[in-house]
Amino acid sequence: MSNKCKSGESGMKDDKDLVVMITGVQGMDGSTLADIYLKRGCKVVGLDLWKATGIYPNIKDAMKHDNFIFETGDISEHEFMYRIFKKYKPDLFYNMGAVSLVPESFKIPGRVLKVNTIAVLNILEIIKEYSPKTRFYQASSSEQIGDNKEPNQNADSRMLPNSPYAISKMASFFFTRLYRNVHGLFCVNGMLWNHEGPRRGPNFVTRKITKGIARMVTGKQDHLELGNINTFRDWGLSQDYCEAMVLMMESGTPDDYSVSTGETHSVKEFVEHAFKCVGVNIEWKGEGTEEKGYFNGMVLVSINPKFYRPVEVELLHGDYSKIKNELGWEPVTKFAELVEIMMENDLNEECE
Ligand code: F7E
Repeated sequence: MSNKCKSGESGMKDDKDLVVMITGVQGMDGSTLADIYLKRGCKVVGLDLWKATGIYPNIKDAMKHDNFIFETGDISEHEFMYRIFKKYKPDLFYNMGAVSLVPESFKIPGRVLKVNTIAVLNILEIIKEYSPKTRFYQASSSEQIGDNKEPNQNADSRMLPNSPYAISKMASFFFTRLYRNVHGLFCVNGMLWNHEGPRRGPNFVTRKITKGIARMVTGKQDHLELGNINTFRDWGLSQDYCEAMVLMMESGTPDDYSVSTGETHSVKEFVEHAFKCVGVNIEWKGEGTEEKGYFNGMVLVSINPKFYRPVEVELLHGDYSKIKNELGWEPVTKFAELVEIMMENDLNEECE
């Protein structure tokens, strides 16, 4: 166990007095963090750009809770964030709000920089000037690794970002580190490799695959159309990774940590395993855009170049040894079980 996390040394208030602010609260990780803290009896203030409608499920339980407050607003508006800080005086601030779709970031790079970087800088300035005891968590990303194809990547690896998203996240990573080192604030970077789960949005590849297969099983869709299936990702479970974030924020000393499973698998392997969960063994034929996945002579997977990106991150493979050694965190759920959890959830949802 950690030398940074001994009980009584974390300097945290009791749970019932703790105010936790979470941006991007309707997303997969933001909503999971809200549930974790509400369960502990903390007050949770969730921020998002838009208000959930009845069909958006991630915060449906949180919304019913007396300790949950939902505020809408744009985190990149300085006045809004200043007012929010003054009103709630958060003890913990989790910055999960971002433009998070990598291909989208090529279309709106200015907006990406505003939301993913300038907003972070503004929040850090507000904390420095008006709320220096607030602990700040920045959702950093393995995308920052970009073109660096060496395995066992971590927060100290050379960053070669190759998308507006990755560049914006890298700048925020270094601002967060700077405000910790220069201004003495409690700021942590959780650099997270891809993490997924039943709350994942359907535009990300894992959920697109599991939801698509569940729809095929229930006769609502006839095949999957994907982009580059020969890229490799280190996929973990969102719930495990949110627990890592909480450990980072509640340890005695702020630092930067990499969170991953230490395994890497291709998108193609994800497709194969997801189909196996419903008793289908995919057979691949062809190459590049002509590659197809067959079962009993039927095409179940095809490639559509419209899902290709201007540039790809080919290999992500994380090293989580620092957080394991210092905070005692390890991933519970690895690749095969992750796919199975997502498939089971989507089959249940589509059969409802
Ligand atoms: O793509 C390939 C795609 O969109 C994974 C975000 O949370 O993790 C995520 O970023 C891979 C890529 O995630 C499709 O080209 C093939 O190689 O699920 P993704 P991502 O871009 O890795 C990082 C850590 C973040 O921080 C991000 O915010 O899958 N791929 N066919 C496809 N991807 C999508 N989306 N759709 C396809 O049809």
